[in-house]
Amino acid sequence: MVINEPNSPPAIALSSLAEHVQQGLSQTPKTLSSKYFYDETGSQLFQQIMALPEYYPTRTELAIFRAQGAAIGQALGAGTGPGEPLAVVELGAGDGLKTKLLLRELLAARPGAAPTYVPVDISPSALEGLVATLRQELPALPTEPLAAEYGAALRELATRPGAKAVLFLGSNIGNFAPAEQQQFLAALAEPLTPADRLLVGFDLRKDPRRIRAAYDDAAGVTAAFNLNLLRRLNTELGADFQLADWQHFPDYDPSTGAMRSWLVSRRAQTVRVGALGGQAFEFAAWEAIHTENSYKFSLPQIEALAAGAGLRVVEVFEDGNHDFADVVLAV
Ligand code: AVJ
Repeated sequence: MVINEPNSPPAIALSSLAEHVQQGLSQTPKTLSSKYFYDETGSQLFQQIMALPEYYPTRTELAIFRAQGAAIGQALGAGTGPGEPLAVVELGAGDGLKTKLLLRELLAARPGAAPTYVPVDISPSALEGLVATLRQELPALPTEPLAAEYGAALRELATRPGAKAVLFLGSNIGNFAPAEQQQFLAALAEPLTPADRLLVGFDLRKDPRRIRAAYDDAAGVTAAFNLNLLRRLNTELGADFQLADWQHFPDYDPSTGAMRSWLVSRRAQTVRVGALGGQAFEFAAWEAIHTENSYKFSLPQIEALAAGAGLRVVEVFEDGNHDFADVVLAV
C-alpha cells in the first residue's frame, strides 16, 4: 500500500477543494471551511435549517425587515438621490427571501430609477432559484447574479461605478474568526464612498442554551448539514469517510461568543482521499474536525468592530427581544 508523505503531493493539478482538504486535515486541530457546506444538497439542508423552530436568526431578521423595512430602505438610499442609479450588492444572497422585502421598499421609494440587484452566492443552484422567484415577484427589478465567492464580490464593488448599498445579512459575518471579521469589513469598506451604505446582520449574544439549540436541532437537520460536508468529499474527491463513524457536535462559549461546530470521529480510523492520490489521514478516537464558526456579538463589540474597519455606525435596527441586529454602516 502506498501512503503519500504529506510533503510529496501528487503531481496532478488539484482542485481548490482538494487543496483545501489536504491543508485543513494536516493542521492541528484538523479543520474544514464552512464555505464548502453549500453544494446543492447543503443549500437545500440550509433552507430546511432556516425553517426549524430552534433556528431563530432567519425569522428574527425577517421580522426586523417586516417591521422596519421602510426605514431600513430609506437608510440604505440616504446618501444617494432618488433619481440616481443605485446598485444593491448582496454577499451570500442565498434564497434572498429577506432581501426581497428591502428591494420592494427601494423600488417603491425610487420611481423611475429602479435599483440594480447584484446577488452574489457560492451556490449556483441557490442563485438560480433566487433569480427565478425574482422574475416572478419583482419583474421590474434589473438583476445581475454572480455565482462566486466573496472575493469576486469585493472585486465587483471595486470596479462597479456609481452608488452602492452593500448587504451582508444573516450573521454570515459570524463565520469568520474575530481577526478576519474586522479585515473583511475593512475590505468591504475600502471601495465605498461616503454616499454608499453597508447593511450587516449580526446575531446577538443571548441565553447560551438557545444559541446552542439553534445548532443542535431535535430533528437532526443541522447534523445532516454538517455531515454533508464529508459526503461531499466522498462524492467529489473520492474520499472514504464512513458517515456513521462521525458525530455532529456544536459548542458555544458564552465568554467569547464563539459558536463552533465540529465533526467528531467516534473511533480511531484512517480516511483516504482519492483526489489526493489516496493520501491517508489518521483520526484518533474522539478527535474533532472544526467545520464552522457562527460567532455571536454584543452591541459594544459591533461598534468596536466597525470603528476598527474604518466604518461609522449610522443606525441600528433590532427586534424587540434584542436577539438580532441589522446595522447600517458608512465610511
Ligand atoms: C448562514 C452562516 C449564518 O452560521 O448560523 C446554520 C449557517 N450553520 N446552522 C450560521 C448555519 C448551522 C449560518 N450562516
